[in-house]
Amino acid sequence: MSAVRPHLASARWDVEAIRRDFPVLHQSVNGHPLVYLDSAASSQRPRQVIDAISRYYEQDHANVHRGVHTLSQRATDAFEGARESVRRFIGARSTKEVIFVRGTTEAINLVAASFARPRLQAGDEIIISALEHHANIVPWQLVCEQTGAKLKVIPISQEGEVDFDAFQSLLSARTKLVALAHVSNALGTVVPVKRFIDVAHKHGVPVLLDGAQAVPHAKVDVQALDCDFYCFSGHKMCGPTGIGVLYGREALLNAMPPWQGGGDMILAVTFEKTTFNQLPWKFEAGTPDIAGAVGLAAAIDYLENLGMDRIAAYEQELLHYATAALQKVAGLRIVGTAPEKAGVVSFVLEGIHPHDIGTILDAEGVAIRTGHHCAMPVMDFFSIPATARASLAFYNTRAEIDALVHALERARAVLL
Ligand code: 7TS
Repeated sequence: MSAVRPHLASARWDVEAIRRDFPVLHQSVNGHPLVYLDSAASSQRPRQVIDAISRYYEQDHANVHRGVHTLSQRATDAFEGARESVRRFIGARSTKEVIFVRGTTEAINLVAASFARPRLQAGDEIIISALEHHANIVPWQLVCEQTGAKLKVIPISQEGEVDFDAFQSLLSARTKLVALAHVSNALGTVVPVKRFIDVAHKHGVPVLLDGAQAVPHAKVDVQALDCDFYCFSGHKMCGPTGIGVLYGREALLNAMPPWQGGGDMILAVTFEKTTFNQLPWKFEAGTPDIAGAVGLAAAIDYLENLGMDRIAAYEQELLHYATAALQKVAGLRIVGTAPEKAGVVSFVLEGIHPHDIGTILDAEGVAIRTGHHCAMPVMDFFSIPATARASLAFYNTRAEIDALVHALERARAVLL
């Protein structure tokens, strides 16, 4: 869609040129230049995404799949074109396997309601890990309550790695599904999911991956992973809020009943019997987030123009710089030290509550997240109430890491 511009096509990573694409980054907060280090909660959007959404509303908007008129056809083309962009981006076999949802949370709930609930019986088991976001815990707890199935949890190590041996011993004939984060939002751990998938498949058990923190930061190929379901959110990958994706293997999606009823997901309705639409629309009841899909496609174009491999390489470099710089702050302890990490640095500062760190940093224009990061069991495991978390994106700079460190020194001076 958007043309490859010279600074993006060149081999050199020109972060200042990239930053010019992000209007929101150029502002002062509390008298300081904004330093945005909260992209794991939600990333920022480049002008190209904002413009694509505006252009859609200014020129093309109508409802999809129902009009012979020109605008409806344009909107349908844009919406279904976005589905093809997603298919290509994650390497799915077919657009039938790409379901638009509100985000990762909704994708997991869809699988819980439509895949797990009808299949589970008392005594069956679902396996998750101890580093999951609440979105990959609570839907399974609900479905366990409804069916009498049990939730089994793979332990993690002090470094924040998921225990592969423990996983193997948890797998049994009772296991009906494995649901794992690809990357931990609280610790940054990159879980070596392919190993987990291969051994689960040897037991005939399907695997769902929560890819909310993976898709924005490295190339994901669902066929190479051989996962059965993959879930992610647009707003963490430079796209809009309110749009996300459930990838599912076609045979599994075909065997699943619809989870919401309404317009668009039917072929024919009488009061006696309704027949359902084919994939992917069977799972998309009601008017979808058309502008969201358009924005997501523009975000994918933007990321692909930069190159996912180059994004990953730059973010790794920044992660190492940030880790080394933060380790020099007196009293600071990094929580989550797995050898393979994405750009997330969670930490605690001796003698200072993370919320106080967050407040002082905000006064310095530095935006980080503090709290349990919707991963309360992770906090329990490390016996801490909360962490401060700096999360990186490809538009961050070393100078911003320096500003974070400076603000932390200031927090120590004020609070200790
Ligand atoms: N899974 C993971 C691993 C996440 O990091 C998040 C959001 C979700 C699921 C839920 O995504 P949603 O788009 O459906 O809300 N994580 C965070 C975070 O780390 N800080 O704020 C939200």
